[in-house]
Order: sequence, then C-alpha cells, then structure tokens
Amino acid sequence: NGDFYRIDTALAVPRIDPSTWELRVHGMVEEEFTLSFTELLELDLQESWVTLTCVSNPVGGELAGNAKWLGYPLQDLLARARPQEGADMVLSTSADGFSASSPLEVLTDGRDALLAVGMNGEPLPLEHGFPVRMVVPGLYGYVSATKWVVDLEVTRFADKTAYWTDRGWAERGPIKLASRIDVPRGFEAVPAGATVLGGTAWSQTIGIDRVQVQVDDGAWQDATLAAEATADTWRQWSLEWEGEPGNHKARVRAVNRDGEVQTSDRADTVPDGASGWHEVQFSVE
Ligand SMILES: Nc1nc2c(c(=O)[nH]1)N[C@H]1C(S)=C(S)[C@@H](COP(=O)(O)O)O[C@H]1N2
Ligand SMILES: [Mo]
Repeated sequence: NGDFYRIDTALAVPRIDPSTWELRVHGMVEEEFTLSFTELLELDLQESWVTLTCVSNPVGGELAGNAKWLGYPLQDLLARARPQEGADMVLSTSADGFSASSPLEVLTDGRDALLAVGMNGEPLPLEHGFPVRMVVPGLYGYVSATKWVVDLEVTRFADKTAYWTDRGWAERGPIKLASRIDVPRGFEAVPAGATVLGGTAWSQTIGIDRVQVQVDDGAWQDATLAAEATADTWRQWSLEWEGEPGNHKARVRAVNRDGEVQTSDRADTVPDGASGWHEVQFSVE
C-alpha cells in the first residue's frame, strides 16, 4: 500500500475517528438513512481486485495502481435508499469537501463498485481514505474514488456539479483503454543479446484481449499476456526480442475484449484523460 500512487487535494490528511464516522445517503431517494462504521462492518462485505487510474495520468505515466479492496457493494447500498425516477448521478462528498459525480447507472449496473474499508488485507491507510472510500471499476478517480467519504447524494447531472467538473474537467470520466511499456525504461542501455520488453495494459470492466508491440517501425508483434486477475485489473505483457547494438524505439497498443483498438490519437489529460501510444527510446550496448 505504501507504493500505491496517491492523488488528492488534502494538504493535511483528514483523521477521522471511525467511532463517530457516518455516511449520509440522501437526495432523490425514497428512504434517506445514515450508516455508522459498525453497521457497515456488519454488512456482507466482498473483496475485489480493481485497478484505480487517475485522469491526470499522462501516456506512459504511473498514476495507476492495482489493489484488492474490501467493501460493501454500492449497488446494494443504493437499493436500500431506492433512487427516484429521473435521478442519474450520485454526488459523493468527503470530510474535507472534495466531491465526485458518478453516473447512477454505473454504480448500479452490476460491476464491483464498492464502499471500501480495506486495501490489500489491511484497513485503508489514512492517505487512501480511512475509514471509508469509494472504488468504482472503469471510472477515473476524480469522478468516483472519493476518500474519507461521508455523504452520498442521489441527484441529477443537470442539478449538481463536482469538485473537478467546476475546474474544467469532464463531468463523466470513463477510463480510456491504455497500455504502457515499463521495461526497458526510456533511454536505458540494455546489454546485447536476448532481452524482454514488458509492461501493462488496462481496460477496466471490459478486459484486455491483445497487446501489440512495434519495434523500430517494424511489424506489430503480439506480446505474451500474463493471466488476468479480473476484467477490472491491468494485465501484464511481455515480448522477447533480440536487437542489434545501437539505438532503438518501441511502441505499444492494446486491444480490449470489445475489439476496440487503442487509439493513436494524442490527447492531453484535460478534460477527460490522455490517449495515444506509449513509446520509449533505448539502446542496445
Ligand atoms: N477526498 C478526496 N478523495 C479523492 C481525491 C481527493 O482529492 N480528495 N482525489 C481523487 C482522485 S483524482 C484520484 S485519482 C483518487 C486517487 O486515489 P489514491 O490516492 O488512493 O490513489 O482519489 C480520488 N479521491
Ligand atoms: Mo485523479
């Protein structure tokens, strides 16, 4: 957990006493209620592997991380509140005033969207939202992964906006299909002989079907894929390669299980996430 990327607006990490923590569920619902930490722990919790991704992650960047989360399905929590006709958004708010707008449809479509209390077999670390946060496969963190969450308001996109939406980011943030080369590192000098190119690719909730690598503008080659934990997690890939001494470059693209090929179109992170193929330059000694 100490190695997991961290992104938030908190200058000082909120320190919440779990014995006084409460989640208020309200808004366009038939039944408003509040939930205490003890009540939450008594519910039927489930564990899910989910790769979180930040919308500010540049192509090839490291603002993505995978963990096993323990929590209660948001779908079941919302079912208890019974959302009213016309509601299409859940605005989650943290103890320190951050907020995120998640489509109600996404939180209730059967994916493992969780109100999480555990991370990799431990209570949530303070920096990652102790005592309770949200984790939603397939949505960037800024529209879903509210840490130190204390309030869920069922509402409409037409009526409410969230923290980053008010600062120029898109109101909806599905995670874009992406892949990354982790080795060799940019400008690394690898020894002559057989070498392995490797990295990771993700398409949360859909899954990765294929990863292809192009070395020195040659033909696209299929990489070997590691086993998939779940469709909500990134997938490691590798390609054995032997190159002549000198300078080389490699680029990567992924294909997901819907048959979508990762686009080469370069987009900046603002307003809804970076796109384009990751490329590294390296040399063989
Ligand atoms: N309270 C709070 N929750 C937050 C944020 C924040 O600024 N404040 N940032 C979000 C963003 S942009 C991301 S990418 C994820 C990152 O979660 P992590 O720090 O556990 O990796 O948390 C989300 N939850
Ligand atoms: Mo983020």
